[in-house]
Amino acid sequence: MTFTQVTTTCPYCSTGCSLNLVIQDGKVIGTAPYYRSPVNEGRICPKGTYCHQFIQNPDRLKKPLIRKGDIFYEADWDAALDLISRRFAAYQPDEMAVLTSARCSNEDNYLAMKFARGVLKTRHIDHCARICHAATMVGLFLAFGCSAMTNSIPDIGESDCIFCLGSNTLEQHPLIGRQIIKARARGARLIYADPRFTPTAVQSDLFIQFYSGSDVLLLNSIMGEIIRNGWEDNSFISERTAKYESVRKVVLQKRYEPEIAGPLCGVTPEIIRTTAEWIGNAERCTVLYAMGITQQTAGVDNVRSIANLMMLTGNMGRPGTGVNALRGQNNVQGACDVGCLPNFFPGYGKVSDGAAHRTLARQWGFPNGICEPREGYDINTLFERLKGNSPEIKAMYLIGENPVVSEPDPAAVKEGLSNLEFLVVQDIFFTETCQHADVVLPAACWAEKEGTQTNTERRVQRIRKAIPPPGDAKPDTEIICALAAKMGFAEQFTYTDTRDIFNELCTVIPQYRGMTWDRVSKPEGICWPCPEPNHPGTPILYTDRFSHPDGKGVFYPVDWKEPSDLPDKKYPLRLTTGRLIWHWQSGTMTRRCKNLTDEVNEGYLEMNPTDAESLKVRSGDLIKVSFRRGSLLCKARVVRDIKKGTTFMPFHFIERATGNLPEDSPDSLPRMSEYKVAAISIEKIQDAEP
Ligand SMILES: Nc1nc2c(c(=O)[nH]1)N[C@H]1C(S)=C(S)[C@@H](COP(=O)(O)OP(=O)(O)OC[C@H]3O[C@@H](n4cnc5c(=O)[nH]c(N)nc54)[C@H](O)[C@@H]3O)O[C@H]1N2
Ligand SMILES: Nc1nc2c(c(=O)[nH]1)N[C@H]1C(S)=C(S)[C@@H](COP(=O)(O)OP(=O)(O)OC[C@H]3O[C@@H](n4cnc5c(=O)[nH]c(N)nc54)[C@H](O)[C@@H]3O)O[C@H]1N2
Ligand code: SF4
Ligand SMILES: [Mo]
Repeated sequence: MTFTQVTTTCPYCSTGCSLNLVIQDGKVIGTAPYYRSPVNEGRICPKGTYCHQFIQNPDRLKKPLIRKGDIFYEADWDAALDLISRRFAAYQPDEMAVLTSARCSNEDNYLAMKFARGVLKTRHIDHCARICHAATMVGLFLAFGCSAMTNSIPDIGESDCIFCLGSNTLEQHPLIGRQIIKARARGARLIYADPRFTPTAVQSDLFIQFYSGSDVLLLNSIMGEIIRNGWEDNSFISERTAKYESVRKVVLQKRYEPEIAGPLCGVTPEIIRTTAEWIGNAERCTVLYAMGITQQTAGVDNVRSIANLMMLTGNMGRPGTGVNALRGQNNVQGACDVGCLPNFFPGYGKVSDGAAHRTLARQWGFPNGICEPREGYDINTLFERLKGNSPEIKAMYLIGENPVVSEPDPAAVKEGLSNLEFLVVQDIFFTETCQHADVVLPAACWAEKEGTQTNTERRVQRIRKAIPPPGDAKPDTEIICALAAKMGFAEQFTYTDTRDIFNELCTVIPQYRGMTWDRVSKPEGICWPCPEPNHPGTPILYTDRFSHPDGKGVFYPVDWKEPSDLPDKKYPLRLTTGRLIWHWQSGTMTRRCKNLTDEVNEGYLEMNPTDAESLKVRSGDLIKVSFRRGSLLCKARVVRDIKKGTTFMPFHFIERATGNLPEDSPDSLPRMSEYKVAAISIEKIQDAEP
C-alpha cells in the first residue's frame, strides 16, 4: 500500500495552518501534520483534521448546469460558456455585478477582478469582506493608514497582556488560540470580553461578561481610568500620534466613569478598574478582535476605540503588541489585497484616483479600456438595487459565496436574485444560492488546484494540487480565462500556469512586488509588505511610522451610541449570532464531513437559565423566535454560559437560518450588517421529546 503526501494550507479559517493531505489510489484519505510552518507547528483543529471529507463527497458539482424553466440540464463547457458570453455581452457595464470569494485563491480572485473591471468593465465588484471586516477596513485605515492585522500569529505568544474582545479565538481561530495559551504559560494575562462564557473565556484571567453592543462604553471607561491614573504613554502619544486631546476629553466625561459605565455594560466598576490597571501597566499588550466588534451598527466606532486604546498605551509597532483584527475566511485578506472591492484596486489604490486607474489600465492593456474610475456598489447596496420591478442590476456572476444563507435578510436576497435577468453561480456544491441561477459552473476545490492564499497576518502561502477535480469541474482560474477568451479577450487572459498569474498580480500589488512563487512556496511563506526581491517581508507593521503620509497614527473621539435594535416590551431579549468550532459558515462543506456533523448538525438557540425559567422553557423544547422582520422555529438550549437577557444562535444551518436580523447599519460608511445585536421574543411551542 503506497501513500503520498501533499503539503497545503487549510481551506477554512484565516489562521492559515499548513497540513499534509494523504493520498492513496488517487483519493485523499486523510490529513497528517506538517511541522515546519511557524503558524501552527504541526497542530490543527477538528475542521482542519477532517478537511478532506468534503472533497470527494458525491454531491460535488461535476458538470455545468443550464436552467430551462424550473429544471437544470447538464451541459458541456462550450455550450455553457457560449451562453454566458452572449448574455453578458448584451448588458451595459453598470447593469452587471461580480461577487468573488474569500474561499478562493489569490489567483482566482485576481482574475475574477480583472474579468469584472477589464472584460465586463463594471465597477460593481465586492465579496463577503463587506459583511465581515468592512468596519475594520474603514476604522483602521482612518487610524493607521492601513487596515491589516498589525502583528504576526507567533508574535501573539510574546505578549504580556492579551485583551481579546468580540473574538471567540479558541473556537474560531483555534491555532491562534494556541498562542494565547503559550503566552499564558509564560505568565501573560488574558482579559476576555464577551456576553458568553465561551471556551476562550475558560482561559481568561479576567472575564468581562458584558451586554452586546456596549463595547465603546467599556473601552472609553477603560481609557478614562488609564488617563486618570497616569498610565498613558506620553512619549508615544507626542512622537507618533495626532489629535490625542480630543479623545482625552471624551473619555474623561462623567458618563464613562466606572461607577456609571460599569452597570450600563452589565459589569462591576472593579472589573473596569482592573482591566485598566492590567492594560495600563503591561510592558506588551495586544488586542485580538473579530466579529463581536465589527458586526454592529457601531462597528467603525468600536474599531477606532480599540485603535485609541492601543495608541494611548503605546502598544503599537513592537513585538507582543498591536491591533490584531483577526480575519475570517482563509483568503479574505487576499481577496481584498487583489482588489475585489468596489472602492479599491489591487494593493488598495483608490478606484476614484485617476492616476491609479490609468496605471492599472496601462498594465493590463485592454484595447477598449477598463471600468470607469468611480466606486461601484458594495454587496449590500447591490441587493438593495435588485429590489422592485425594474432593478438597476440585471446580470450577476457570483463566485464562491452563498448569500441566501449568509446575508442578514434571506427573503430580500432571494427576491433580489430572482429579479436578475441572468445569474451565473460558480461553486463546488449546488448551494441554496445555485437554486436561483440560470447557469451553474462546477469549480475545482482547494485540494484540486495550485495557488496562493493570504492569511490573517498577511502571510502569503501556497495551496497545492493533491488530486484532479471531479467530472468536468475546473479550477476557477481556468473557467474565468475560458470565459474571457469567449468574450474576445484571450490575449489578456493567456497564462502558462498558476505561477504566471501570481507573477502578474505581484507586479500590480505594490505590497507583493518582492514576492516570487518560489519564495512563497517555502514553509514560512512571506508576510506583506514585501516591496523588493530581497526584502524579508514584514511580520510587524508600524515599527517606526504609521502608513499615513505624515507617519502619524490618528486618534479619533468616539462617543457611545446604543445599538439600533434594542430590546423593548414586545422583543425583550437580545440575540447575537455566530459560530461553532465544528462548522463553517453556511455549512456547504462542514455539513458534508461526518466527524463534524456527528458533533452538531442542527441549529438551536442558547439562553440563560433565568430567562428560560421565566418563559417556562427547558433544554430541547421547540420554541418560536420572533424578530421584528420575521420568525423561525428551533430547539432551546439552556446554558449557564450566556448572560441573562442575551441569547445566541449559530448561523451554519439553513433550516434554522438566523436571517431577519436588523438591516445593514444606518452608519453609511462601511455598510456592515448588524449580526450581533437584534431584539427578539421567544414563545414555547412544544415540550422536548422525552
Ligand atoms: N469554526 C469556525 N471558525 C470560523 C468561522 C466559522 O464559520 N466556523 N468563520 C470564520 C469567519 S468568516 C470569521 S469572520 C471569524 C469570526 O470569528 P469570531 O468573531 O470569533 O466569531 P463569532 O462567533 O461570529 O463572534 C465572536 C464572539 O463575539 C461575541 N459577541 C457577540 N456580541 C458581542 C458584542 O456586542 N461585543 C463583543 N465584544 N462581543 C460580542 C459572541 O458571543 C462571540 O463569542 O471566524 C472564522 N472562523
Ligand atoms: N447570522 C449571521 N450571518 C453571518 C455572519 C454571522 O456572524 N451571523 N457572519 C458573516 C461573515 S463574517 C461572513 S465572512 C459571511 C460568509 O458568507 P459566505 O461567503 O456566503 O459563506 P460560505 O458558506 O463560506 O460560502 C462560500 C461558498 O464558496 C463555495 N466554495 C468553496 N470553495 C470554493 C472554490 O474553490 N471555488 C468556488 N467557486 N466556490 C467555492 C462554498 O461551497 C460556499 O458555497 O457570512 C456572514 N453571515
Ligand atoms: S485553526 Fe483554522 S486554519 Fe488552522 S486547522 Fe483550524 S480551521 Fe484550519
Ligand atoms: Mo467572516
